[in-house]
Amino acid sequence: EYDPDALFSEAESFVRQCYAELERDAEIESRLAEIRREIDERGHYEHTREELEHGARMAWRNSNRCVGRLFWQSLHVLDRRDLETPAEIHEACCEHLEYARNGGDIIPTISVFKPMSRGDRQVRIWNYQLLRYAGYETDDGIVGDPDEVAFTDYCRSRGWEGEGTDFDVLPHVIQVGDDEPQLFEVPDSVIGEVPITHPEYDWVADLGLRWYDVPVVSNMRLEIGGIQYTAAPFNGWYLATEIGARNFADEDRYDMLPAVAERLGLDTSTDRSLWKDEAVVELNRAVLHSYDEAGVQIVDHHTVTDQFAQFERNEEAAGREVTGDWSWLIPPVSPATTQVFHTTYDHENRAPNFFYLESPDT
Ligand code: HEM
Ligand code: NRG
Repeated sequence: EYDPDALFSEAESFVRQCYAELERDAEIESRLAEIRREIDERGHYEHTREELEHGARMAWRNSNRCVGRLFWQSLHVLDRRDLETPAEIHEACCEHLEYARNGGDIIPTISVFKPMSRGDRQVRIWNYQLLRYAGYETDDGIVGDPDEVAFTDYCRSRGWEGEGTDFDVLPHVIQVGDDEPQLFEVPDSVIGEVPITHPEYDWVADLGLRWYDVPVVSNMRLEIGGIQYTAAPFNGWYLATEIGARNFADEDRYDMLPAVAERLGLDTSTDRSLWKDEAVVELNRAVLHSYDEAGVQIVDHHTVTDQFAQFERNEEAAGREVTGDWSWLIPPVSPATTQVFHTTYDHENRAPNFFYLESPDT
């Protein structure tokens, strides 16, 4: 339900914190008066570019599950609030991919589309990420990414046909208001991928694994000062364990540990040989090696957790408390070798922030 006073109160606490951090305290009262008027006249208010930029950075800084937050101040904000149609939005998503990729020297970037407001039509990107692989249920089991089977089925029901490989990039599915979502094939020119090889084991190349270069999460809502940005895809770079220890390793994803262990000649007949542990480490070495060879930025779990400790020190120096979600911050490989494992975090939710949107009913 629309409550103008609640909206103003969210706006007020955001504006006070934002302008204080930007050392523009003198402007606070006049800006608040302006926002009050705008809400009274039009039912909502518009962020200035500076508010949008700093608000998005604050939202990253407040993302309890993100271990990559040291670089929150470097977030590049693409203001796309002027775009109206699904085709324009898809175009902007492609530009986002190219800009953020930056030849492999990835730039943390967020594209912000029209917010949801009274009388305004809501923008939704139905994809989980701007680049992701399709999953197909076949008679011989699942081909591709099992996590995307439902979404892939929806795309197929709308006439999309993939090639049927393990690594078909899904189309963008974009909706404005209550119109039927529109599908857009992602052009090859904005797709970047890394073939997976190993620094010592040549046979890893024969597994035929690959992964895309930039993770752009597109299914979360960005909330700043009570304004809901329902389409605001953001990216950083990968942490190698996301690919090597989860996407390739989980039994309900690409499930590669048995194949890797077999090629390593490990005893897979008993858990006590620790074949899964050895295989997961070699997969992670392969991912790090491959991204390095391809010149695509990626971080390992020891470096990223050291960076997170630096983030904690920076925040303390700035007089802010770090909140965090421990179970998401620890890496899935050798967690106890990193400092975050031995630290406890307050998981209170601060604003601005990112939130889940409900998934498409596909
Ligand atoms: C989650 C790393 C940049 C916001 C995560 C996760 C990792 C991570 C490992 C857990 C993901 C999972 O387990 O699925 C990084 C690294 C970055 C980075 C290495 C490099 C710069 C960013 C940026 C933003 C962001 C630019 C937003 C502006 C988030 C949010 C989550 C998250 C909201 C939680 C996602 C969820 O709940 O599903 N990040 N991140 N991160 N990150 Fe970051
Ligand atoms: N685990 C997911 C990606 C989630 C977000 N991770 C990041 N975000 N690194 C996967 O595709 O494996 N980021 O903005 O950099």
